[in-house]
Formats: sequence, C-alpha cells, structure tokens
Amino acid sequence: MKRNYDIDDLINRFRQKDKIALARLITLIENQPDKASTIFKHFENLNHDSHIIGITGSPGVGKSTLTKAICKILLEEGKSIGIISVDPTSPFSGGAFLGDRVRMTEISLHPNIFIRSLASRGFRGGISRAVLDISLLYEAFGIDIIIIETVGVGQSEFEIYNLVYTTIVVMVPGYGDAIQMQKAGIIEIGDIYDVNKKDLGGEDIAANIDVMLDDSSFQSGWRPPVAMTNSITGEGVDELIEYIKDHEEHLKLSELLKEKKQRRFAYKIKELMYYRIEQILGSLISEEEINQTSINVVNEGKFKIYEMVHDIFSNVKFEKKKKG
Ligand SMILES: Nc1nc2c(ncn2[C@@H]2O[C@H](COP(=O)(O)OP(=O)(O)OP(=O)(O)O)[C@@H](O)[C@H]2O)c(=O)[nH]1
Ligand SMILES: [Mg+2]
Repeated sequence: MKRNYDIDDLINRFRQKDKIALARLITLIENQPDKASTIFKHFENLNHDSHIIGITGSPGVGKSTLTKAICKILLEEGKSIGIISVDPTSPFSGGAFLGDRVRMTEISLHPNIFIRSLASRGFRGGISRAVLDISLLYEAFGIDIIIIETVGVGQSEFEIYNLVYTTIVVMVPGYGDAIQMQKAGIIEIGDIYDVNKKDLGGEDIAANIDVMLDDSSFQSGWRPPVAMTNSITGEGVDELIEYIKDHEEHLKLSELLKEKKQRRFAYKIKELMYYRIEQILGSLISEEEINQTSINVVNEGKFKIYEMVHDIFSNVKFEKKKKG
C-alpha cells in the first residue's frame, strides 16, 4: 500500500531534525521520483556540504565492521554520520549476518547516526540514483559525514566512485598479488588503502601496495596512504581517520573538491537529461509508429530494420533554442 504523506509536514519535522521524517522523505523519493523536485525545492537556500566517503572491497573483508569502528570514533568527536549500505548481504541490510545486524542496530539508535541500506536490485533508476538522492537528503539534514559501503564486485564500485570524495579500498591478508590488483583496476580508484584484519597478518600486502603506489604518479599531488586496521578491536582505525581528514583537507586546499563535486553532479544531470529525452521521444514517436515499423520490417525484410529506424528519426526534429 502506498501511503500519502503530507510533504510540508514532513519537511517541517525534517528541519527539526526528526530522523523519522528523514527516513520517510528518503522512501518517498525512492518510490515517487517525480516528487524529488518538490522536496528539494524546500532546501534551495541550504548550504551544507557533507564529506562523502566510499568504502569498497571484496565481500567479507570487513567493510561493515570497519564502518562501525570509524563511526564509534567520529561519534565521540561529536560528528553526525549517515551510512548508505549498498550490499545485499550486508549486516545493515539484513543479509546472512543477523548477529552483526543486531550490533549495528545499537549504533543506529544513536541520535547522530543514520543508516539506510539498499539491496542492489529492484531500484527504479538504479543504485547510483538512489545513492545520490539519499546523500542529498543527508546533506540537507545537516549530516557531517556520509559513508557509502559497496561490495567491490562488478561495475558498482566504479559507479559509486563518481559519487564520493574519498574512496577507501579495503583489502585483507592473502588478497593476492600486486598484478592481480592492478588488473582489477583497484589501484586506480583508492584515495586510501586499508589492509584490514591485521591480526591475521597482511604486512606483505601492505608493502606490495606501497611499492605499487611508489611506481605510480599522482597528478593530483595526493599519494594514497596505506593503513592497517583490526576493525574488531579498533586498532589502527584512529590512523585511518587521520588519513581521511588529511585527504579531505587536501581536496579542499586544491581545486580537487570542486572537480569531484562536478563529477558527482555531471553524473546526475546526464541521467536526468536521458530521462527527459526518453519522455520527449515517447511523445514524438508513438507506440503505433513503432508497431507499424515492425510490421513493415516483417513484410519487407528484416535487413531493412536499420534503414527504417533511420526513417523514423528523419521525421523527428530536435532543436536547441537560441539563447536571448
Ligand atoms: N579477524 C578479524 N576479523 C574481522 C575483522 N574485521 C571484520 N572481521 C570479521 O569478518 C567478517 C566479515 O565482516 P563484515 O564487516 O561483515 O565484512 P563486509 O566486508 O562488510 O562483508 P560484506 O558486506 O558481506 O561484503 C565478520 O565475521 C567480522 O567479524 C578484523 O579486523 N579481524
Ligand atoms: Mg558489509
């Protein structure tokens, strides 16, 4: 059943830092994307930036545990944190690790923390859209730090990489050799590398990454550091947080943050444009016309399909208005 919430009432409560209102607004935008512009219009005059961190790595390397450990320290510093977990089996989203999920719930009860999880399937418009919309709402809510957890398989980590300012790549002892990492493209996306589960070793892999980074050049002037953590005991997490802060500072002092912001929104703008183009095309080319063309293709020969599609388009005219 779709519930209708009064948007103005939700926004009022949202402004009073009501977590439930935040949750409802997220759900509203997820289910009814056409409401987004009405909702975001209320925040036009807000000027708050969160620092956005991506934590990525193979399944089971300890991303969620590490996120928890990071949150613990940041909460003590008085920061507010918004987590977005893009991970079907994550403790946050209630996968296999029910025990972890229960522990995470403790953290989620803290007034300064907010957790939202996305199953990687079943989202209208895809994960990256949902992630961007949720982060915008977190930013409007005034959250200091946003952490996005993604499993580093497939395309998603690279997509998410466009949406965050600091990417942490998490690895574990026995991960494999340097060449494998290079092949996986992992060495290009990290701003910080973390070898987690340091209680199980991992000096060798940390050294490998270091050597590899020494061989690379960094136009941005930022040479990614390599941390080692035990996210269960919290060992090394302080240092990791220092690296995060250093990177944030580096982004701010250079022009890089601006670049990253632009990349974040270029992504969204493109997506919204494609959506509009689809709508416009739908209004210019009717289903009937498409059906008729398919009949023609069958009657006149399948090898004409390209020509016929070309003909449809030759009757459509897109024009960009001149300015002024
Ligand atoms: N020994 C050891 N185990 C750890 C450490 N950090 C996490 N673990 C354990 O590793 C397992 C996986 O941890 P998660 O935090 O769920 O890992 P994840 O990367 O979020 O996993 P997915 O979300 O499923 O990809 C859990 O049993 C953790 O308790 C660590 O530093 N040392
Ligand atoms: Mg996880």
